[in-house]
Amino acid sequence: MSKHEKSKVRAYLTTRKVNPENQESPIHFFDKTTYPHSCLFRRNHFPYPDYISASFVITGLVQKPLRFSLEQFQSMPSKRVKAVLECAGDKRNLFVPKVYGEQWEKGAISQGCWSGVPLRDLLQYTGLLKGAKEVVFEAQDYGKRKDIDQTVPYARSLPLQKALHPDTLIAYEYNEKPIPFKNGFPFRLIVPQWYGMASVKWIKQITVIDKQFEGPFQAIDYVYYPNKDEDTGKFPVTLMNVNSTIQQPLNMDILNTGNHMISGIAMTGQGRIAKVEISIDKGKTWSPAKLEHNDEYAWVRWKYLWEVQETGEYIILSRATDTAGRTQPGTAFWNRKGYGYNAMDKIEVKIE
Ligand SMILES: Nc1nc2c(c(=O)[nH]1)N[C@H]1C(S)=C(S)[C@@H](COP(=O)(O)O)O[C@H]1N2
Ligand SMILES: [Mo]
Repeated sequence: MSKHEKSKVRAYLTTRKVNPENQESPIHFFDKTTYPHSCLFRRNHFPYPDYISASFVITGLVQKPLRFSLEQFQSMPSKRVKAVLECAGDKRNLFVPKVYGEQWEKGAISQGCWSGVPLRDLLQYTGLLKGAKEVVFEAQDYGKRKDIDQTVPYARSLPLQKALHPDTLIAYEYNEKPIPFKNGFPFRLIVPQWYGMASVKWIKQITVIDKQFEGPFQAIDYVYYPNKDEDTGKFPVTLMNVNSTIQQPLNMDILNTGNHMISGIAMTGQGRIAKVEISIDKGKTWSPAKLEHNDEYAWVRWKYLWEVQETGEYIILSRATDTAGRTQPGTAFWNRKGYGYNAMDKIEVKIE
């Protein structure tokens, strides 16, 4: 292979479904902190919208309803956040017992820099009326939900407090370029620290309301149901759990004796990552991994040098702890729809 040809070797997405399109990112092959456009995971509930409006309106309990266009946005003060976007269903295929739903492995996650105008600034232009409680984001994609026998758009709300957080953005750029169509062009919400379902793509309308939003992507989906056959004890999916993923080596790799760099990422929806520990003896002993950058909202890259002399089969575990004091459990919290899987990550390797 010539040098030129070699430079073209690329990582690809892994297809879970074609329509609506659901694809995983090549999570094991990134040592950078931002993904190129082509490698962002894609998670859709409906076919892509066939007509995209280049503006959206803010209405409801506001003093002055306003429409915003891309042109206006470009002349407004913007902010950039580097944030991890993780689907609440990431790693769903690891739940025991198994749960229904897209069988995501470890790649329903990506990271990059989103630029946009804080929603708070826009709500300052429109003003808020008394009684404002939640902000609803309605998207341009829609379809039929069989469970409620209704055609609905993708829509979700945020409590006012999170909507007014200075880092909750109406983004219009990803890595300094217009947002790729499949990831929400021209406008998408970015809600750092929350699982991906909150970051509504293709925003069409923003409505301030005085009660709890009850759309199906909020009242039925993205709810933790701890029991298989009844809804008791349910609660909404919001903040990301503390989590980590071993990127290298790969699960079931065959390696030589000697030195191996075990590397990966860790993230949390609360505070920052405080430490990542590695075990190569099935969890009996743990050693700290070395952390790289540790920006709020972004994942932390970590590394651990493993010196292995003895041949045999090994189980490697990674376990992250955040500054809020949360640590990855040995077994994830089972819930019927399979959200928030965050058991310590585990791979097996053989040393020959
Ligand atoms: N309009 C719209 N926004 C959406 C969705 C969707 O189906 N439609 N899926 C949500 C979910 S569940 C996730 S995990 C993220 C995925 O974003 P991505 O496709 O850009 O990776 O978008 C969220 N926003
Ligand atoms: Mo998701």
